[in-house]
Amino acid sequence: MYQIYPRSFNDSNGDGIGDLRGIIEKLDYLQSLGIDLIWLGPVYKTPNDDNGYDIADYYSIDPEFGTMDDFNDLLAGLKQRGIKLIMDLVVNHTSDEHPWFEESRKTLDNPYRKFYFWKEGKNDGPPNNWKAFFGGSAWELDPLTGEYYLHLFTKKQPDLNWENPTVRKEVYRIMKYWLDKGIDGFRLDVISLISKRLDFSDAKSDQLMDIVYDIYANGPRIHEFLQEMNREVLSQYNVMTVGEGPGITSDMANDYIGEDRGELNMIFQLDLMFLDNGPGGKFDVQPVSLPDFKKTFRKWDEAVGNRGWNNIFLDNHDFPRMVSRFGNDSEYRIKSSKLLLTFLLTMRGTPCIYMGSEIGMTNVAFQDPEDYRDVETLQYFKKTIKEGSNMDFALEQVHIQGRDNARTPMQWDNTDQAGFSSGKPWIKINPNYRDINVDQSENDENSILNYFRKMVRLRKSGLIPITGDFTELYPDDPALYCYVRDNGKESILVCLNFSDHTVMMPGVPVKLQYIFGNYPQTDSMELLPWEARIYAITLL
Ligand code: ISL
Ligand code: CA
Repeated sequence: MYQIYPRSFNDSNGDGIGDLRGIIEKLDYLQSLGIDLIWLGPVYKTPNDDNGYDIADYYSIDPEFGTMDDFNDLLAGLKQRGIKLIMDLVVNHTSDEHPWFEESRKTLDNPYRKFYFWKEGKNDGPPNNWKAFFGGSAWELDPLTGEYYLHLFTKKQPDLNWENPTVRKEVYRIMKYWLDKGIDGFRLDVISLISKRLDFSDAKSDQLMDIVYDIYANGPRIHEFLQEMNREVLSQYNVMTVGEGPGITSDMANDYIGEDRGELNMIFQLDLMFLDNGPGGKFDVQPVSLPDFKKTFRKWDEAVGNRGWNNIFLDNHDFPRMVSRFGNDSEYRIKSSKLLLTFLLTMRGTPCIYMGSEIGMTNVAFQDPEDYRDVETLQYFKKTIKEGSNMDFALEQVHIQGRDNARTPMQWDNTDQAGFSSGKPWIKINPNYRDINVDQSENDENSILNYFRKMVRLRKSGLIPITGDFTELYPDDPALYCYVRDNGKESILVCLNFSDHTVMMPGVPVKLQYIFGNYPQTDSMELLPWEARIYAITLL
């Protein structure tokens, strides 16, 4: 599975914004990767407060991205090449510019009032102390009626009221519209948050993540809603779903994805993504040890077992670039990118690769706060200034953790604007595009890109078990990630050196036959920095 963030993939008309025609221009590139499925970020009509995660019309394509004809052409082009497409379904909230909300605001008795959550204030303030994800209160006072509406994200993203059966019917209608066009499923945005705790009682903690776990996520009717959605829509099509959402813990994973549940097929586990959050939240980055990293995958693998199926990813449009976060993006950028790709493609689960990580794109460090675009980052800067806190520290945190790290345009070649656009990109290109780009990678047999293609072929060859067991060795080792994959027919040992130094591979009482790796093949049991090796196992 390959994720495209449409705004940043390829701009076909020089307005600086990636678009559907731009993706169509790159269809052959996508096919050359060997991927089976694309997750396309939201392309619906949007005022773009949160780059399309605020939808004003679910039935039309935003003019910045193109037209419905462009979409149909993209879908046809993908089908021709045997690549499936899933779309982003963002239905926890709409844009405040969606006609439903525009109606809803008007009067207390408007028929659309119950599409959202409206409440009276308390003691001249919001109805409770709930916090929004990107800062501030989760309630906004609307002067038109003097009531507050709920928005777990920005105030331009009011939360839909799933208690209202008409809302649910409308969502199913949207889903059918796109499925009837022939798409292959959905990635469901923050699906863990759709069922609200209706007593609206105050949160006991002021830490956002605590509130998410205690109050926002896994609400009382979540499974009822998902089962209904499955019954009404999903079960009637041959399609796939992957749910996203904070607050789903590994022990409840199978409630969402257990095969017997009739809900979703996969979820993105976010434990790993939040592992480095300190007491101050995501912009209070703490170091993460390899044993902790390994533990999240072990935990999820054990919890899901054979009853469900995991998704394996290391980055997306909300988080830093995988090589900057989990590898070494300077001296060992190439080796560590290859190692991380080896990891993604040998685990038990469906690997999801974020565009650009197949060429080892890295985080970006803009020095001028004005160069940032992400609403979360901008709200963080605003808060930093308002509170008189240290802006240098804030900038440093954003360099590590900001969402724009993954949103700089795809680097196609070493010409101006990296071949992404002939105009001025909506966000600056990462200055390292002269060295890191697709064109360079195509011409280098040993590039990350070509390694990725080989790994994809290897995974599809049958030599790497896809289903079957996952058994981890040496879980406490601070540098080595070793695991066995076994499907009863094929059995492999994967050894990954997650460090800048050399590590001895521990002896194992089996016969090993080298299959693949990111250094030249050798008999030495010494793993070089960021070395990845895959062996076939024969029992002695
Ligand atoms: O990005 C995050 C924190 O920095 C996550 O908490 C993120 O908000 C969460 O995973 C939900 O993400 C999804 O919904 C958001 C949208 O901004 C994200 O881009 C999307 O992936 C609201 O629609
Ligand atoms: Ca464009």
